[in-house]
Amino acid sequence: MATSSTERLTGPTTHPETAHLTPDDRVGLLRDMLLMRAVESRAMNLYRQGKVPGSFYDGFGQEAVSVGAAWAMAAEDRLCVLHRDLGAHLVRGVSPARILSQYMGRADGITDGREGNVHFGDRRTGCVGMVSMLPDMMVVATGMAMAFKLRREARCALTWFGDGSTSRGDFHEAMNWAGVQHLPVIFVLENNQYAYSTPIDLQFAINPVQRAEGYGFPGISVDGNDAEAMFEATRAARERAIAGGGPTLIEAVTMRMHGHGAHDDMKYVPKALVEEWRKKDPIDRQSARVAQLGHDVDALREEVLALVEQATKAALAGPMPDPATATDRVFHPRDADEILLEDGAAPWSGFRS
Ligand SMILES: Cc1ncc(C[n+]2csc(CCOP(=O)(O)OP(=O)(O)O)c2C)c(N)n1
Ligand SMILES: [Mg+2]
Repeated sequence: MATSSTERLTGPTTHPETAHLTPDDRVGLLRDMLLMRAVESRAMNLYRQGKVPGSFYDGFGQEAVSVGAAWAMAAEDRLCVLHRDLGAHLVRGVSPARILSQYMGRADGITDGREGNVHFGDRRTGCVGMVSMLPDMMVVATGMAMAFKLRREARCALTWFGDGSTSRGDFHEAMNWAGVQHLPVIFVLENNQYAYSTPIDLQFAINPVQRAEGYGFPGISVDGNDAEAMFEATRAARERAIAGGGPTLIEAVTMRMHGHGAHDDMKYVPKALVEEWRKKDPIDRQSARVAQLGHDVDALREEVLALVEQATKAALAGPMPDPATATDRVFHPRDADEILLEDGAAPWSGFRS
């Protein structure tokens, strides 16, 4: 039952072939997906050891969505990264040690120990920290795209958001304004079949990718477990946006393989559905491609695991924040020279000229 409704509501997905990735890019995509999985697996253990406060949210099985899309974005572009999209922070250059420190509420975390959760964005990498209300980052990305257009800058904004977000008013407001103004913004709808315990057939009556047409711009469905397909769809959307062609809605069809958070045993998800998606694991998929290139995937995996072990040790050795600084940065200091958002890393070979 769940499978047939899934088919109806996600529609046919495309696997756009790309001629824009070098062998090094293909290895880089795999490396960042491995890194995301290793960091999140380690963080889940730390959560179970009581070292991560609150709950813990991961994107296990969805690594291709954030890594593939972020790989296509230039350093000067701006990203609104959500709770399943750790790979984007890694692509943009945030170190695993800082991320693990963040989860543990340590002083060396991205929010300097202000929280131990997913509401972070390192402004030095061009990423805006997410607010919890979903999908408010769609409106923020649309606003940034508006600024780029007004300043005549050749830049693009991108935001991820989930299937649950499509039922909220902000989703429609952002899409409408972006369409009316032909803004350089990419909306990546991460359709992982569930919004907490709500399956997609209780979330929408049509595939929301079709709504893009109603707002005057294209919507495409992409295999969200294929990093190269995600890259290519985003690369093409960015090219369109920079050329003045306006927004694109990309539906990344994927599956939430874990519970909503570490506290959720997802009893409500049919086991067969999870098993079906396990066969489509995005890391296995990219590993096979990279192995075909003659690259040693096992060695790469070992290297990534060693890096994350080192990062874990460093994060655990870091101090907790000084309580006396708790109210620092509640209000932004009026420093006219301060650059709020800086450029991030843009590792795709296509940006090197
Ligand atoms: C406006 C709003 N309502 C409820 C929540 C609580 N909440 C956080 S994540 C989540 C589920 C979101 O589902 P979806 O958009 O599909 O994203 P996913 O978690 O599946 O990636 C909910 C209900 C919220 N953050 N904001
Ligand atoms: Mg969802």
